[in-house]
Amino acid sequence: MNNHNLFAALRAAFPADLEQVAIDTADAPPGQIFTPLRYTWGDLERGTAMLANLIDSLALPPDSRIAVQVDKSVEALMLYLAVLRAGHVYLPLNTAYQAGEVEYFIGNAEPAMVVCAGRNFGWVSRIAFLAGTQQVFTLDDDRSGTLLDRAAFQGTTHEPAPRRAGDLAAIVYTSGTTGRSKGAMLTHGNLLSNARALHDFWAWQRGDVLVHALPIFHVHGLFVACHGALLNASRMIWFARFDPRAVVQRLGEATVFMGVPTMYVRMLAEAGLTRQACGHMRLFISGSAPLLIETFRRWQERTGHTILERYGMSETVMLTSNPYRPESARRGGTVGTPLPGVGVRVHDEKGHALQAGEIGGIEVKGPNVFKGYWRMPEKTADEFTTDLWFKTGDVGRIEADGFVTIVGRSKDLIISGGYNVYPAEIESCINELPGVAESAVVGVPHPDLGEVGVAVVVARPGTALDGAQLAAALKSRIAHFKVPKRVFVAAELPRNAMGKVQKNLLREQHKDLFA
Ligand code: MCA
Ligand code: AMP
Repeated sequence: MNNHNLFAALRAAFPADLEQVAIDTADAPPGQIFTPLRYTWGDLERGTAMLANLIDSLALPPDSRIAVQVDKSVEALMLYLAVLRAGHVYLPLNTAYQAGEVEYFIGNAEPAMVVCAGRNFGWVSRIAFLAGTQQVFTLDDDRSGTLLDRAAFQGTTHEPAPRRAGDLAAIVYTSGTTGRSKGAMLTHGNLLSNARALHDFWAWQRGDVLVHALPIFHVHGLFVACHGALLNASRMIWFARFDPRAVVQRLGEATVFMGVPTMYVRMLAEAGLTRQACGHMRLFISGSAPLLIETFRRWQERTGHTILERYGMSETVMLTSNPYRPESARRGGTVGTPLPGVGVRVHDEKGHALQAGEIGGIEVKGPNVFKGYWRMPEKTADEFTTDLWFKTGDVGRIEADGFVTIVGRSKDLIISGGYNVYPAEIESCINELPGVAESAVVGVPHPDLGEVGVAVVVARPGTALDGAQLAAALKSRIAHFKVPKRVFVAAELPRNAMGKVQKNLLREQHKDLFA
């Protein structure tokens, strides 16, 4: 039987000379002096083997979830690869998530092993042990922590665990428009088929060097960027944090950059971003949020490069992409055409197919589409059509020549700097605060983050509320990027005749707040 373990495919792509540099670190952990580190392919091979051997030594049940909430480091990437190698299921968690959020993910996924930052060990281990997790390790971004202490004693060779294409490789939590987050189950086959499709479509080539400045707890930075470089045996210039000036300075030795639109906006504010600085670059890719046509054009003028915009989801990895060649065929404001093997169609609310150019719900199919939501068969069934196309919740149109344009979302979702914020989750959190009767959260345009959340809150009779205090209270409960950038207190929420809150009126009212 062929081993469909994704790690085996990535490992097979390593260069023959394992002493070549695989990853260069480009910044220091906060408060520490910057000492650039170079990791060879041999280091990745041995490091992932040692970590996989450690995981094997724990004798976890098959298909164990391994939840990881750690700062970005090369060792954290090795841990991801080691989980694949050992045949278990990787569960990445945003470092911004706070105790209440982590408690939900751990309770829902029941991981056999949890890895957290040393500073969080107290509260994370309490949550994990209460949920029945036996193994809790720490990993910090300065190469310390109990995980590496234990792995240091392990052997440096390891045979990747046999996996079938349909076996789970990762669970990525994505919030829902109602209720709590859902764990999207991605298989080895989902991830590998997508990585291979992107490798060909974006014409990854010998000598490519990727500037990696995205977080590695979401699909964009972990799968699209890392798999791309690894599958091409390409060196990565590794930024633990996105610093626009530092990134621009390193473009001279790179060929590929992937970022969310906010990163492009911030790099445009750097005087060092010139044609010369980008002279060696081959490809700038944007995704996770809509790229404004203004950013697309300004980038073209400043650098001479046309950003390639693509579209994807946690549940599907990448779906569409603008063409690689010719560069002039990349159309700003569109997300390009379906990737090879991916089906994209647009249907109306009754499920009827729409004609080219007509606007409706975007539905997708392909080897990249996830297996379903973890332990939520009903939610999974709701999100698929009867002929098994996945309903993305994005609204758009497909032109006669196959180009897809996203014009909106049927899901109530705010995308802020590439992070998803679900108003329903924030509203229920606000409604639990003392003195709050009800609330509504809407997205409004923001020059840096694209879109940000704004809350309108109604107080209980006889209670006085203060917007800034409410925002401060939210900061102790939820990830800070989810906290509305402004909180207004109002006498009432606008409602239609059916009693439904008219969020469009609130959006209109606050649309120029950050103009
Ligand atoms: C940081 N803050 C934010 C955001 N980022 N607020 C709203 N939206 C954000 N995106 C807040 C912090 O909570 C903090 O608030 C303050 O801003 C400064 O934080 P800092 O860490 O300094 O922010 P930053 O380093 O400037 O981060 C901005 C960023 C980051 C680099 C643009 O947001 C980022 O890396 N975004 C990429 C997200 C991503 O990878 N998405 C891919 C998802 P306070 O001071 O109150 O604490 S995968 C996906 O979407 C699909 C599959 C796809 O198609 O790719
Ligand atoms: P996530 O839940 O983080 O996987 O976010 C997926 C969502 O991000 C998609 O359903 C889209 O709404 C949005 N998205 C990703 N890429 C793009 C893009 N290029 N343009 C517009 N929206 C995008």
